Amino acid sequence: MSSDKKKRSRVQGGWAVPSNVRSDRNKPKAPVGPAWLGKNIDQAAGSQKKFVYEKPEEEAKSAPPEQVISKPGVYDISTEPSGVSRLRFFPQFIDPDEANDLYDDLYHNIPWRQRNDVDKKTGESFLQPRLTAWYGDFPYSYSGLTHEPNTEWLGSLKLLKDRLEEITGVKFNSMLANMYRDGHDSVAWHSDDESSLGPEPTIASLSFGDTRNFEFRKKPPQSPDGAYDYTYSERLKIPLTHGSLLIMEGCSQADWQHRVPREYHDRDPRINLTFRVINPECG
Ligand SMILES: O=C(O)CCC(=O)C(=O)O
Repeated sequence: MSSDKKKRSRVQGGWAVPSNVRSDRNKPKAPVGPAWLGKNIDQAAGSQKKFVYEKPEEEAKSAPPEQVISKPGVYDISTEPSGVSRLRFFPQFIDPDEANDLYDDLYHNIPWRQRNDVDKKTGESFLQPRLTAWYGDFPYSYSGLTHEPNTEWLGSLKLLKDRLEEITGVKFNSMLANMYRDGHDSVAWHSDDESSLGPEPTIASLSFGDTRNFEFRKKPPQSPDGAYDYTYSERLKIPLTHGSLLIMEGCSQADWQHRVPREYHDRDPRINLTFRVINPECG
């Protein structure tokens, strides 16, 4: 680069015209931008017709904004002829030190395994994107998978079950444990509505480890061809933190679906325990 060019660039912040080049300032200017700019291209030349906005007869449909629950409380998330869907949320049900000890115990002593789900439509079997374990006197079946009875409750799990029974008044007889090893692990949209859980199951869900979002979407009416379109469904999200307790009651399985989506950021492991009541005669 010549020293003259360098100097002009430094002083003027860009490539200035060299001092020996004649200025074009007085030449007629070429139009800036595309040729149609500023012209009314929708109308025939000479037309005086003005554009008039007409309100569409039907309101444009849009999905309601997603709600976030992060504070402790009792939330009636819907009331339908079928009944009320109720959530109770306790973000710090277990204090952080105790939650750390429980996390270590559960991480090392639950017999975690990666199992297979079966796709209902294709019959194809695929590895679940998480690890699971089942505790209870009875088997539990969902998504083409059966957990065999397992009565070897860890001491810490028995104590947690007692505490949950005390606050809910429900006598839980089983527990499904999920381990999300990192942000790639997930559970897809589903409801815990197997007949063995009865019509309005109370499910108590404890979380340990990294926070993951627990999402709900309202079940839409079934269309005549039997399909469900969730495009405009109500949605809500609960960040399930270390030591939190979420209780799902009433119609929250019949009228809503839930999931833990895959994350696109790094996540540390998370353990979730869902205490349930299995009625073997309903299964
Ligand atoms: O990990 C969670 O918080 C939810 C697990 C779940 O949806 C289930 O076990 O049915």
